[in-house]
This record gives sequence, C-alpha cells and structure tokens, in this order.
Amino acid sequence: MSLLFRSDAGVRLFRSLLPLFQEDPLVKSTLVPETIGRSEGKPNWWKAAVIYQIYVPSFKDTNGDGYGDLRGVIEKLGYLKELGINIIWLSPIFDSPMYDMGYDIADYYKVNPVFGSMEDVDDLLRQAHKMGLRVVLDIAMNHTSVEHSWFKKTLEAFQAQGGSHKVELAKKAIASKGRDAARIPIPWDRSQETSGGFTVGAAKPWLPMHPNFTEFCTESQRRNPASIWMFYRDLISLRKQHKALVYGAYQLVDPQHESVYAYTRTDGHETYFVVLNFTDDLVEWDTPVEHRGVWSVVISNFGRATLDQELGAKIELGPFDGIIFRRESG
Ligand SMILES: [Ca+2]
Repeated sequence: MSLLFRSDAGVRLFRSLLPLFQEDPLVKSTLVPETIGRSEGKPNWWKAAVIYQIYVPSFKDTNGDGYGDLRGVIEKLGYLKELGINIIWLSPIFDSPMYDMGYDIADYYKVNPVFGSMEDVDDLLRQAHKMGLRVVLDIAMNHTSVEHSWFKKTLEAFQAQGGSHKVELAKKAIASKGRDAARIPIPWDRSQETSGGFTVGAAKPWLPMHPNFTEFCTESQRRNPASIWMFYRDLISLRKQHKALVYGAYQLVDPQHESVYAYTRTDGHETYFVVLNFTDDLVEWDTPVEHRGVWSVVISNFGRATLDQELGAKIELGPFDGIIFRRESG
C-alpha cells in the first residue's frame, strides 16, 4: 500500500474503501489479497468474465436533462445481461467538474448529482447483484480535479508565488483536449422524438446523435441476425462454452506480419486458431505449415459457413476478416 499511496490522505481513502469490497458477499471470497495473482490450478473468477464499460453520460438519460445517469444504467441491466456480460465497469461517477470525463475527481465521497445519488448507487448494486452481474467503479486515485481540496491548497500556495495565469491556461487545455469528440450517445430505438430513446421527451442529448441512428440503434441490431451486436453476443457465448478459449495456452502465430494478427489457444484436448486481418485490404496469408489441414470454422464475421475447411498454403482474408478455427489436439 505504501508503494501505491505516498500521501496519508491516499492511504486513508484506500482504507475507507476496502471494507466496501470485503463486505460485499459477491466479492468477499474472490477479492481478498491472497487470491489475487494466484492462477496455477485455481483460475481467478475474473479471467473468464466479460466486462462491459459504460461511459455513463452517453448511456441512457432518464430525467430529461440530456445526460445519461445511474437510473439509466439500472434500466438497461436486462439488455446487458442478454448480451452475456458478467461485469459492468462504470466510468467515474464521483463529484467532478468534468474537464476530463469525470477522471478529474473533486470529491471521492460524493456522487456527481448529474448522474444521481448514493441511493441510486445502492439500488444499482442491489439490482445488478440480483441478476448475477458485478459492478466495478472506476476510481482514478493517482490524480484529482483542479477543484479537489488537495489541488486547491497547492494552487493557493502557487498563486501566492504569482502563478495563477499558468494554472488557468492549463485548465483550458484540459477542457479542449476532452476525449468526447469521437463519441455519440447510445441510440436504443428508432424514435426521433426521444433521440433514439437515449433521452425522454424532446430533451436534447448533451452530444449530437449519430445521423443514421435508426439503422444502428440497439433495437435494429437485435433484430438483425447479421449485426455486430449479434456477432458479439455469439462470441461471448462461445468464449463461455469453450474453456480453451480462455485458459488454453496462448501462442502467437507469424508475429512479424504487418496486417494479420493470429494465435492459437490449446488445452491439450482442442486447439483454437484465431486469424484476424486488421486492415481494409485483401490479404493472402501464408498458412504456417503446422496449421495446414482440416479445421472446423467455429465463427467468422463475414458469414463463412461453419463447416470443415481445408487450409492450404494460403488463406485469403477479406478486409477486417476474422475467423476462429477449431480442431482436436493431438
Ligand atoms: Ca440525466
């Protein structure tokens, strides 16, 4: 602990949070220090888990202020469960001036009122746990907001030396370098009136919706067997069914190749061979000799038939093609 926290305040904060974890029956048996890092023979629960990170302001607004909130997360727990995830990871929900997406925390003991209240956090935990979902809160303890009392004290000392101008410039820089430019609020349905169901009534989302949201909303995705949503749901399900995909020995294949990322995972009974083209070009990839022969196609993102396939000297991969092959070991 002394390595992580060099200030008394940091140590006090960590000590105050620790009982929260230890008292939670879901994590009590799994998060105690002696289990962390032990993997030989006894797999850690989180290794097989699938985590879904939620950026709360863009997830779902329930009170019509245009910003996603904790009640919105509670409302969509069923959706997350359906997708097959095990853990939801919330972007910071603590009190913050939001110059850095909430990672600039002003008070670690308060929930940002934009997102809700402590009661909402309790309710979220209760309802998530009821569904067997775990909740991870993102707490950035190694830096704080310029509005945190620790920073303000430093600032006062700095200002006494005539440095206030520089601090204002730094604040502006942080605000302009926010990470939100590439993000959009999640469209849940086709409704134009409620901005794709992200918000309620005619409220305006804090960021503009994607122009094609009716096509890409979760409702459309869940009705389309060829959608990315369906593909991810199938991938998650596959990963849960086949332990070798999680625990099997990992071996990179052709690590020097510039376009293809390929690896095998094998547990002694079966081998999975994952081949991914990370470019938008057609790639003719030389199949490594030891991986030639007959494989079953388990899943692919471009609808290859899930049949046996004989891999010859070359594999032709389309743009952003991804395939998982499987065969018995031995
Ligand atoms: Ca809201």
